[in-house]
Amino acid sequence: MSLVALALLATGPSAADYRVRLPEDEVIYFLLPDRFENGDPSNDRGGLTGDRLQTGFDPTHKGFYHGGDLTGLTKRLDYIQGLGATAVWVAPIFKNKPVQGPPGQESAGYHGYWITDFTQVDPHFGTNAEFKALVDAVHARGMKFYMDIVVNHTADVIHFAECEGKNGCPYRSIADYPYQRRGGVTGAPINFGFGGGGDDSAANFAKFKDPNYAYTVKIAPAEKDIKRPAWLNDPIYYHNRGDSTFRGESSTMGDFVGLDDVFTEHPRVVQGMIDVFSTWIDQYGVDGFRIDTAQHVNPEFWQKFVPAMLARAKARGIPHFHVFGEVAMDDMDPAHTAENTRVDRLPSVLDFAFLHAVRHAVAGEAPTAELAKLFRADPLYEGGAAAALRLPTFISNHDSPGHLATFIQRARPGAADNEVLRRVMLANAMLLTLRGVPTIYSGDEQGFAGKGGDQDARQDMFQSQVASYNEDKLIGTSATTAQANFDTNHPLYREIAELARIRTSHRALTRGLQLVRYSSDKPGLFAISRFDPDGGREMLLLFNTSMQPVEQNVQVETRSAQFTALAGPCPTAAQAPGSVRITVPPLGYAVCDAR
Ligand SMILES: [Ca+2]
Ligand SMILES: [Ca+2]
Ligand SMILES: [Ca+2]
Repeated sequence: MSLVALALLATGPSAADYRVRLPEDEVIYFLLPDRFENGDPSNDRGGLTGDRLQTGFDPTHKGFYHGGDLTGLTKRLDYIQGLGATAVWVAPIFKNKPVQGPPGQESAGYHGYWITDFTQVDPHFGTNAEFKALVDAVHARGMKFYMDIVVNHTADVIHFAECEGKNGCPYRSIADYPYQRRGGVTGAPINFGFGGGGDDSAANFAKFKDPNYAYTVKIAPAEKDIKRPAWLNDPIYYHNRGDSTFRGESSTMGDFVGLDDVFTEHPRVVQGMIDVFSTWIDQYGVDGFRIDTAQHVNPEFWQKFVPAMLARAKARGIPHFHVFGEVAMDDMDPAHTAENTRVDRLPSVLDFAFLHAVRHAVAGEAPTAELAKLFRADPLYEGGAAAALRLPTFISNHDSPGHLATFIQRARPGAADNEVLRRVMLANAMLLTLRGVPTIYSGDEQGFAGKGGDQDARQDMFQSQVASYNEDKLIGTSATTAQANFDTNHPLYREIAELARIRTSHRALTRGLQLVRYSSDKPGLFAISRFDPDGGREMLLLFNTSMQPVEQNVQVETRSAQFTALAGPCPTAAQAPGSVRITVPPLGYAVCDAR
């Protein structure tokens, strides 16, 4: 290691060097601005007047805006950096349709995924100038800023005459409703000569003029111009085939619960989206994009869009722009997520397989072999195991029915609070020492749990007025969400901060490839080594997922003679070349630095 590198480790990341760090060097903190901190009560209603169905604001209801904003987030950067995070991923900040949904089932765009204006910050969150101040403040601390972007859909503005007054609108396939007929195979000829989306030439799409093949498009007069850029108001740039079943053709062409699914095969759309998001890179110098609903967009779109973003970032002086897609899934299936790195050519994806493997392992529902199985699949990713180092890993997120603690409580009914806390801590240790980019979901570090729906996993960090949130027993504290939770002494905050410090000061833990040393067909020991890419120095990681202590021999490199415990109980020396005797307490872990 050079003296310069030593100096950097001693002082932490400086404002000057964040651009040279690789994606795998980061620890990411993810938050929803509406739920994080309210720095400006004057913007709580987004400049709108009326009741919550007009303004979207109701801090007592989990499905409406609560008042959090970019100014509030900017004021809390000490708290985020103190946790050891080096990057922040903020849920979409673009202007949303404030309220949508059928009568009686309305909710608000507080989460940011119902965009109408891709060029402007939502007035509930602040202004474009406040966004610039936030990104600049993040950069001034040597941290990175990742935007959350959506290409797949816009807000629900387009409706279909055939589904008026109905709840939902069934998907109508190309086979039943081809582009060249209106309303089915026996309908009137339209779009003469259009070959479909498979041919993305301008000449082919020039023949595509009528959006009413599957349904009859209806847009309320008051909403016909609400989208920006203006081209997004033309219904020809949407699939208009009804609601996705998330299977087959509808996965990429269906509406995500009514959200207008963009015709991403269209060359005008490809260029339009490249223009929109290039502008955010150019104007704000952001360091990466998390891409929402990435698997619901055709691969050819990403094959053009991603290289354009990387080139734009490079030209802006951002050589390691990180792009990671959301490819959500309900099981531990790395083949599913890896496919999007190979076919779609997404540089990285959120590691949902890691979520499921760790969740089941720390809850005692899966053997430690589940973790070995997860990492055995790393060569499936485009770029192999080295690419797996860049997958953002996580143990909780905003779309799950609760934070990790909720899953542990359900898997282990009646478990003492302290046991739940230790299982969560074990998961944090896996998250912060294993391969991938640790991504901490806001509230995990304060012991948030949740009652079981995605809105229940979006608790306020500032003082909440939502009764169902405030009833929740938090892990590791007597506090509730009825008060603000920015407690830097919370045991989970302190644990994460310590592990993050260990991680970012050891290259074996950020850039090191892994070798599984031990797993079995039941809960118990999971042992794995990671290796510093410069010189191969070994870091031995030990996790005990069982309620019994483990004591056994574990193989190490023959050159690994002495060990320093960075966390937990480590052997001090090998008992013979290539073997150490380890003991790990129930639900314990250890990080052992070899020399
Ligand atoms: Ca506010
Ligand atoms: Ca719609
Ligand atoms: Ca789509």
